[in-house]
Amino acid sequence: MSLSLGSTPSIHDQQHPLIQRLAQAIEDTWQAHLDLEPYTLPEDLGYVEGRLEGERLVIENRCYQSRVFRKLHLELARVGSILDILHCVMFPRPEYLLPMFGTDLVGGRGQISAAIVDLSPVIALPQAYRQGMASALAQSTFHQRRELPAWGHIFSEHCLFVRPADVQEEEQFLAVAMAYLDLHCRLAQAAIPVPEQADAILAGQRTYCTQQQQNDKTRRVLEKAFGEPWAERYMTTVLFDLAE
Ligand code: 18B
Repeated sequence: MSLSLGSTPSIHDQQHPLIQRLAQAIEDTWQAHLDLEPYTLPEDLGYVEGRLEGERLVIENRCYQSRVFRKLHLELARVGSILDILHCVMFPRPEYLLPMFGTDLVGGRGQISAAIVDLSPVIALPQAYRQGMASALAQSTFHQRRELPAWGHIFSEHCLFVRPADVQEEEQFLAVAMAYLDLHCRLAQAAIPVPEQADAILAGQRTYCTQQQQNDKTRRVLEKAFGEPWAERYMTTVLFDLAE
């Protein structure tokens, strides 16, 4: 295992075009809708390098917070030229009854094998979300829907999980992901805080995080490159940390 911290040129430019476009669109949407402030990750885990089966693993994090969101996390990772990953989660502050926006794109050798996006309920999904998500989804068709793993019961009924068959399906996935993100930013900015429900909201966010921590596919990539303790710490403090 080797680990180096510091600043280097972004891996963004080398990634699969769909990852580049979704990453750019997420940052642009955040900038346009939210009052972004920096968010400091633990012990400078902003940029991490390791080795996986002879290939270089690079992880690049961009992290913000805002009035409504405790943490806005966008992560790009690349293993040599064989694995490309985009990971994004938006953690609302516990005074807001808002779902968790999450997306993951995983690809290798020019093909995206997993594309997932959801606004996952922490208690129940408000009607405005259900309507907005249903109408965004209704405009797309995919040849290969993928089945969610057992821990995936946290996702909503409008969760989109596919292996895009071609460039047209990649475009459709991008359109749905952007529609979900845009809907979320607009509804979140207008949300009224409900501090009396903060405990229940926090419990819902905890369930979301503990289930996501069960994703063996993510864990295995991190364990192989950095070892088990590092992977555990990264999954519980950077990817899916629980607010106090
Ligand atoms: N994830 N993903 O983020 N994961 O982080 N991801 C994979 O084709 C990483 C999220 C999700 O079928 C795969 O099978 C690494 C969020 C689901 O058992 C790999 C990082 C969501 C699956 C990785 C990362 C999410 C999945 C296998 C840190 C949803 C399917 C690819 C940078 C909102 C799980 C494939 C299954 C798959 C890896 C979902 C390699 C290392 C936010 C459901």
